Amino acid sequence: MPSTRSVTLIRNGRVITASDDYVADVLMRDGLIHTIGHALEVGGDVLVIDATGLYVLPGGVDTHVHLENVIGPTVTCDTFASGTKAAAFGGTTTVVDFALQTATDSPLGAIARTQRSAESQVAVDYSLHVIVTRVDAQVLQDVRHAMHHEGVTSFKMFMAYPGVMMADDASIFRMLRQVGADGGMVALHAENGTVIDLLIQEALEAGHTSPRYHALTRPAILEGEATHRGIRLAELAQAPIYFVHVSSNEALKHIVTARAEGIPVFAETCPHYLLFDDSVYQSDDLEIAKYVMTPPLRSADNQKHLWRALRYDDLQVIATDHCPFCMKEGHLGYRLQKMRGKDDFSQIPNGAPGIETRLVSLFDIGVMQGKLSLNRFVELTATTPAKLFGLFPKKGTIAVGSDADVVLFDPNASQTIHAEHLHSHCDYTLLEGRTLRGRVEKVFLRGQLIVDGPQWLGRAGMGRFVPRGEVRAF
Ligand code: DUC
Ligand code: ZN
Ligand code: ZN
Repeated sequence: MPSTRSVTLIRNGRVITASDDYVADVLMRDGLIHTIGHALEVGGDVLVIDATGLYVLPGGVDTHVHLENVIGPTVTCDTFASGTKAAAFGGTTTVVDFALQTATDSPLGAIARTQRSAESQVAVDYSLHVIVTRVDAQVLQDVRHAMHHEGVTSFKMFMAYPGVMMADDASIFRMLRQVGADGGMVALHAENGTVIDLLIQEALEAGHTSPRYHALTRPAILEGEATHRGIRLAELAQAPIYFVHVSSNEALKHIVTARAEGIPVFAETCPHYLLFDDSVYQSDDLEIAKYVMTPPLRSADNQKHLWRALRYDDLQVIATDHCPFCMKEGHLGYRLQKMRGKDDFSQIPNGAPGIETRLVSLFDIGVMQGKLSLNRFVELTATTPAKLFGLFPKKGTIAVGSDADVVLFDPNASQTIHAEHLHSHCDYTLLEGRTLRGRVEKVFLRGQLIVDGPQWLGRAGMGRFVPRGEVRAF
C-alpha cells in the first residue's frame, strides 16, 4: 500500500546534485523538498527512511521518449501507463514525450489529443514536445500560443523521412527564428533524408533487404551534413538549437566547432550509442532488427568522441530515445512491429527500448568506469535536461522548494538485466543478460514513494502534466 503520509524524512543519505556531494537528511513535505540538514528532528506522523550508504539523487529527467506514438502503420509498444511505470523503476520521474502534428491538426490539437490519452495513465510527471511537420502562418501562431499559454516550449523537427515527417530548410528556419525569439527550443533530427531515401531505394533494387542495410544506408556523413546545415540555420536565426540522438563524430565535430564559435548549440546522445557499436550489424540475421534505430549504431571509434564530449560539455544530455517495438509479432497484441520489415529493412520501425535502464547502465559504464563523475552523471541525466527544457528548478535537482522527486540509489548493489523483469511492454532489451553495477532502491514522486525495491506503489494517473518555462541554456 502506498504511504498516505505527506511527510517523509530520508536520513543520512549521500546527496548528489550536479554540483554537490554531502551526507545529510532530506525532509519532504507536501510534495516538495522542505529542509535539508543534519540530524533533523521532525515530530508527528513522519515516514523515516534510513538511507545510510545510499545515494540520494534527483529523479531522472528523460527528455526523449516515445510512448503510444503512432509511427507509420504501427505504434510504439509502451502505453503511457507501461512506459512511465518502467521509467519510475529506472529512477526517472519526469519524461518529455511527443505530440505529433498530423496532416489535419494543429500543434494545439496535437497537444490536447496527446494530453487526453496520457492523463489517466501516466505514473510519473510528463511534458510534451510538439513534432511540427508543416509550417504556415497559422501554425506559427499556434506555436506561439503553445509556448505562452500551454507550457509547451520545445518543438521537434525532422530533416529525415521525406514525405512523412521531413520539414524543408525554410520551415525549420521560420520555426527557429520565432521559437528562439520567444525563449523556446527547436530540437532537430539531423540526417539528410532525401539522400538516405535514395540509398535505401538503391539497396532494395540491388536485393539488399536484410536489417543490416538499415545502417549501411544511413551513413554518419549524412548526419554530419544535416547537423552542419541545422547549425547554420540556427546561426542565421540567432536562435538556440538542440540536436537529438547524436551518434557520430561526423555530427559532433560541427557541434564542437559551433559551440567554440559561441553559437548556442546543444545536444544529447543516448545510452545505446555508448553501449554498442556497428559490429552488431555484421550478419543477415533478422535478430539484428533489435538494433534498428535511427541514427544507427556507429563504428566503435565514435564512442571515444561521445565520451569526451559528455565530459567536456559539448554534449549536455543523455536521453533514451525510448522508442520500443516488439520483436515477436503479436506480443501483447502489438502488430506490424519489428517483423514488418522481415523482407524489407526499410519497413522495420526505427527504435529501441531503454527507458528503465538509462541510469543504471550509465552508472556502470560511465561512473564506475571513471568516464563520468557522479556530479556529471546527475547533470547529464537530470539537471541539464531540466534546464534546457524549462523544467528547472522544479525538476532536476535536490534543493529546498524543488519537487520532491528523489531516487535512493545503491552503488554497491548489482543486477542482471532481463526483459522479463523490466516493466516495459517491449519483449526485449538490448542489455539482456548483462550485469550492471548500481541499483535503484526507492523512488519518490513529489514525496510519494512509488517504487520500493521490486514493489510498485505508484498508480496510473498520478503523474501530472508539467507546464514548462523558457529554456535556461546559458
Ligand atoms: N527518431 C527518433 O527520435 N526516434 C525514433 C525514430 C527517429 O527517427
Ligand atoms: Zn529522430
Ligand atoms: Zn526519438
